[in-house]
Amino acid sequence: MLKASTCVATAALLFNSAAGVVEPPTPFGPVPSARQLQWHDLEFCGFLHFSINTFTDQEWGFGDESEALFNPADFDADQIVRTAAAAGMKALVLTCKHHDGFCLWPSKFTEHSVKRSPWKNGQGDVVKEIADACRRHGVKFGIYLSPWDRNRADYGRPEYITYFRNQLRELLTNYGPIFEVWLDGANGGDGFYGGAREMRKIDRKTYYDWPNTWKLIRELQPDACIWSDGGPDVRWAGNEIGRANQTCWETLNAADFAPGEADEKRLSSGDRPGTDWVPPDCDVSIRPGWFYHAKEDGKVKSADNLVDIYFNSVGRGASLLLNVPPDRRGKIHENDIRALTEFRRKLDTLFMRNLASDARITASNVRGNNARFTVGNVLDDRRQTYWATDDSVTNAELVLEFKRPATFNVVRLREFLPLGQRIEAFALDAWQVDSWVEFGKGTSIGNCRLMRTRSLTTEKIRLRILRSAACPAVSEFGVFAEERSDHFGGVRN
Ligand code: FUL
Ligand code: CA
Repeated sequence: MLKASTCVATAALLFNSAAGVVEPPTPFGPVPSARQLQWHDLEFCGFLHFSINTFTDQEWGFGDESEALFNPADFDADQIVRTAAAAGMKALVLTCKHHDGFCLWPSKFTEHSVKRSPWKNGQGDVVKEIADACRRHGVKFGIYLSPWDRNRADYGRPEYITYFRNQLRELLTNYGPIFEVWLDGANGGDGFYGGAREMRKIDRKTYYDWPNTWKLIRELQPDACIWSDGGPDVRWAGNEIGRANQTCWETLNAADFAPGEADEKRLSSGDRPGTDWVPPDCDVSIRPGWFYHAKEDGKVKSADNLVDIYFNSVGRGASLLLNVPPDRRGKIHENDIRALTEFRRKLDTLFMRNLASDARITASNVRGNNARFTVGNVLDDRRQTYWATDDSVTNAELVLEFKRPATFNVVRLREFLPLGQRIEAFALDAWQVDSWVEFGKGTSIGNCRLMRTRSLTTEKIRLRILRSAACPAVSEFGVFAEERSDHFGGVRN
């Protein structure tokens, strides 16, 4: 005999199907974990390269630099984090230890750190100050801990792995929630190595025993995303110019990669359909170098250049990790602030008004004709709601009709990520006089796809989904106008 609770459940099921409850689509391929979904929401984050190199004017310290050199004149974590937050960065990753091995926190496991520097009489802790300032300004905090250490005598031997994990443990237990652990793949070879001053080669695949280090990170900070060339959570986009490929999948055959083992072209596009969800992160510096050099004060990227980088990274389904290196005072330089402020103003102006928000919207198909999957879901500014079609429909159209002709040059699309990356080809048309004229064509969408065109004025826009591995699930559709579109030969408006 059925238990009472089962009877109720069965009755409810029958009732639901009678009332036409429509099931959501089945996920396609690998899907993001909860921590990856949180990471996708950030989109724009900052990188802080600050260390002994700031004071020696180098990019890669050899490992023999005196701790006495680290002495910022006016270190101001609030100024740094406030600048990042004002620029729209949702998180910051700090180089707690770069390849030279100098530690920005008073590690118990080495003397090569701030505790031997004159800064704050050896009582300072840059990691703590930045982590605390991040909390004050509502910015998430992440750590960069270089696996390559040119200072350590034991680098290359098994003891060093214990040292590296001890340091990770310190950073992952003493500084609050960590959103990302950045594991650089660079392993250059020569170094100080406790005075040996020699070349050391390691086997990148086996030396670090990454699976056990990742396990430690999961234990200590389960919400942290692990970044390395090939994941496991976030991958490198394969270059340092802030650019993902136009076709850029959030997925990868991760088993083919290891930190330091990068097939740059593949990382920039991902693998389709891919065995794992490992989205790309585009790291790039606002200056030519990663560390601050006074001689580069005149070479800060312009706001327009930064906007282009944003389109080439965030606009292709990746995230943007923009490096802003604190100077020798321990502050973000005025020239960088100027560029960031103008960059933010341009993006805010662009995304302030979604011209589609009060348009009439129709679709060629709505899943089960059910309100839960209605096409209006793409205009509610919420990633959690989406428009989906019936399982059998992988070609679909969506049409927006504006109340009055709209002038635009940017379209933003987002897929509903918990169901995987589904769409493989799409096109966009604008109604011109008496017919549809295609103004954009693309492949991958994923977290966000920005299509930039010359300035167009139209009453109607159409999205055509040309190919989808499973019925499409689109969470957002936006239409925007850039303040100036002279990149495309248009006019200033
Ligand atoms: C590279 C490093 O070698 C650079 O110095 C910098 O830290 C960059 C973000 O990653 O692999
Ligand atoms: Ca939505």
